[in-house]
Amino acid sequence: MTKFLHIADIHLGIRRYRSEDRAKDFFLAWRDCIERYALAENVSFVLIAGDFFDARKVEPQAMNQAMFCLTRLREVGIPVVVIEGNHDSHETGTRFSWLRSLSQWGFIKLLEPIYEDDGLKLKAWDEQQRKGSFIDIGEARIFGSIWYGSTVSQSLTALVDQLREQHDPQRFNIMMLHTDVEGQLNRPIPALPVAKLSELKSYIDYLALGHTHKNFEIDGWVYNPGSLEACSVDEYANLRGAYLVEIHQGQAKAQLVRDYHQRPVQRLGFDVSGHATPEALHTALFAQLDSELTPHQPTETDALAPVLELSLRGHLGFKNSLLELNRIRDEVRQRFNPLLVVLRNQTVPVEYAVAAGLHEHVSRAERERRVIEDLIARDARFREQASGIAGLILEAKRLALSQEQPARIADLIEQRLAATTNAAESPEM
Ligand SMILES: [Mn+2]
Repeated sequence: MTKFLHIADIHLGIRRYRSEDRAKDFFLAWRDCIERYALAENVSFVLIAGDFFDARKVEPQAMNQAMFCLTRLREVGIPVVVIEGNHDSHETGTRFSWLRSLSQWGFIKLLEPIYEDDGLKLKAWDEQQRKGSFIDIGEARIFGSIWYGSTVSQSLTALVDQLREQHDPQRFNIMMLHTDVEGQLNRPIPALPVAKLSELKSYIDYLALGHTHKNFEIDGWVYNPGSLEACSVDEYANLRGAYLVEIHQGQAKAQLVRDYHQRPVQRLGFDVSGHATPEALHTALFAQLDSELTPHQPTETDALAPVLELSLRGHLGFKNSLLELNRIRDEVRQRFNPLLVVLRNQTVPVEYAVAAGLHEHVSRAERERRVIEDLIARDARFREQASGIAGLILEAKRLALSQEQPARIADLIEQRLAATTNAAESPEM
């Protein structure tokens, strides 16, 4: 039986929120994960499916963090098989990259397709040259790829052609790929359509993905562990981890493991609507926080201080400039003692509070009419005629979209405006 660890998107060296502790979390996650699931489990190999480093220009501290585990893995003879991700890929036009150097020095095995005059080739690992596109370890044959970005669909066709020749039906074939998959991504394109992915299925038993920072599996053969840690606030809600995989008689049994150093996150929301003054808002906010949060006590438990994300939503009842974000942040820090406060201001300033209080199922056309009407009504000169002028603007828009001549549209506006103003000036008698 072969056992291996599949991780991706470790992002060593990442800097966020000017927090040293937060940067160190990524190292602690990496170290803890390797200790628990590679060394203690005595796996046959470790797969890193891209973005080992956060940047191709690796900082000294990040390289130290990488080497801390890579040396220990090498000492006990556990190979680390790596592919490039979009963050740590080599620069076009140069032969050199830190991943290639680590591979040359014997700490990792970097797998890459080889480009020849007649296209992409998958070549067997050469231990002398320490280069290659696939390698056999135990009962597994592992193929590596590079970051293709938006050309991933076309590149996959060439890969499939090569896999047809190079896969070994006697072995458990693994392919490492760094890509988003359609329907799973947290970013817009480029993503790989699932149908395209399926072309690999004839030759590949386990597709080891990286890139999308959240966990997913497709049909028992495509596995994406997610990043080891959350790289941004938006990712805190995502499930993520590492795959500890056992190969039993040609079948993979993949278990998502998450019991390693991961910084806890508490996400809270507060609706600012209805509070007429900064003081009233402040009082209500802290009344809610006091009821929802327990201050972190570092001395009583060995639990980690959380990252605290606070989102302010709704319509402000006063000028935007009076919202005291720094004061709120400082007071949250003092009262609850988190590692870090991430304050998200999603409030709508009173200056922009148009179309407020509209029911969410109101049609798009009605919503548009209300926004325009509210914008007009802000100007006291037109407040009384806001409804009529909004109708006129929508009419002009409709004409413009149907290619009506500009002069005709201008005429219409002039006529109607004159009519509206006259009507306003001479009320019905
Ligand atoms: Mn990544």
